[in-house]
Amino acid sequence: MSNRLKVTPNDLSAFWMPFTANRQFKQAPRMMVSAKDMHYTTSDGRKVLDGTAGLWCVNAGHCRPKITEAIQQQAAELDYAPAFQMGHPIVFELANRLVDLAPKGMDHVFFTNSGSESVETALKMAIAYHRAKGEGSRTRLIGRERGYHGVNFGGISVGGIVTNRKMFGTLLGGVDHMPHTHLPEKNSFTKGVPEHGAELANELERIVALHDASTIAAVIVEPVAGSTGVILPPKGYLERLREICTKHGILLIFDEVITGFGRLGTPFAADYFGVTPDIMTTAKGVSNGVIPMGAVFVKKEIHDAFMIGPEHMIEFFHGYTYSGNPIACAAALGTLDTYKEEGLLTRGEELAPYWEDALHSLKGEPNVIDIRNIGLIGAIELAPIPGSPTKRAFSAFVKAFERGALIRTTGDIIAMSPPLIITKGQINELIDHVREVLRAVD
Ligand code: PXG
Repeated sequence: MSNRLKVTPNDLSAFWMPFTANRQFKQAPRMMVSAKDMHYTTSDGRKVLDGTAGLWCVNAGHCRPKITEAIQQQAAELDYAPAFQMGHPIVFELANRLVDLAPKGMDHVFFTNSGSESVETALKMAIAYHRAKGEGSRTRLIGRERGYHGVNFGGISVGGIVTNRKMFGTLLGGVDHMPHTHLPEKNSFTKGVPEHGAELANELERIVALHDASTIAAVIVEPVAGSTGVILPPKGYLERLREICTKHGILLIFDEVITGFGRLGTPFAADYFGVTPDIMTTAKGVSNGVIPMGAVFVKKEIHDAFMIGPEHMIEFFHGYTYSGNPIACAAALGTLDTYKEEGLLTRGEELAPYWEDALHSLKGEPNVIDIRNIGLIGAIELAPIPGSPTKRAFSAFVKAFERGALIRTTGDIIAMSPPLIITKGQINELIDHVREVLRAVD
């Protein structure tokens, strides 16, 4: 460990931290200084079991040698090459490897640097696709309540989280939302995909009837909503959305930023549910969270619709300085190699029943009002303290960290999504930490 890492900085004021209670954090900082496989080490030398794969991204675990070496070599060989009108070999290699992994028919990939950028890219592609096909009136975008699609303007417009929207003006026009599918009165304590609620997909028909299909470009949903506390699609719901979109010529976008790269025990949620979208947004697990990277997958028909006009002309006026950055590509290739060698993209399937039983053993612990799970995702919903929503879950988060486990909370929901290398013993350890914490918090 370098000396720099051993020292806890004594002035924390300059860094305005993202999605953080800055004042609270800076009074009692929680600092990680190193990580290996399933554990972080804190600045006070404690080991913390990673129950969240960082922020749902470190799917192969921490500081994996293949990824580290790939980055080191690439940084010494080709650090950067212009992303526009120029190429470098490994970005093409990576695109081919990703397309081979993607659901059948998703033949092209566009690189970004984050989930938020993947979402903006997908929304712009959808609108531009219809225009390229002579249907320029299709500009409307449909999202869903409690959806999270990152933090840029398109993403918060189609997203459905009030705190992420209300401070930021009028957002994009021409956006509508379907209802979310969280039905605790019918589905609480369901193991896996819930029975009730597929009919909520028919709300899309109502929105189409209101605006007319000729004005709608795309529908975007997370197959499993992560950020708002793990909301699962009811049985048959995604199939129904697919049917309605196909019927009306509306593009279906799956935001797979969390579900992509093995989280459900299949490479993508599209594989898990057997429903193929037209566009799929990813980030996080594509590069194990190590170097920022996002990837948007598209069907051939969508890509090909842009390949018109004179050949010297740019076909899609969109892209980022760091689209397909060589070092990010190397990290992603190292990540894909690690996933392949260790069977990680399907390991969740094997572990899911064990994970499910362990999670649901928390039923009956103080204040637990629901438990939800799918693949290697789990959520425990707590009754809020009257008059102080979010406080109980946040105390649980802090106490878990002090005990040696990293969990996430959103509202009064604890969410967990461990690296896909977790062992059964570590699942027990994680759940035991949560059990003790639930017994200890007010
Ligand atoms: N779409 C989805 C579905 C996401 O979950 C984004 C887009 C945005 O990705 P970027 O890379 O721009 O952050 C996300 C991000 C949490 C949590 O604890 C979830 C995310 C990010 C940070 C925390 O639930 N999801």
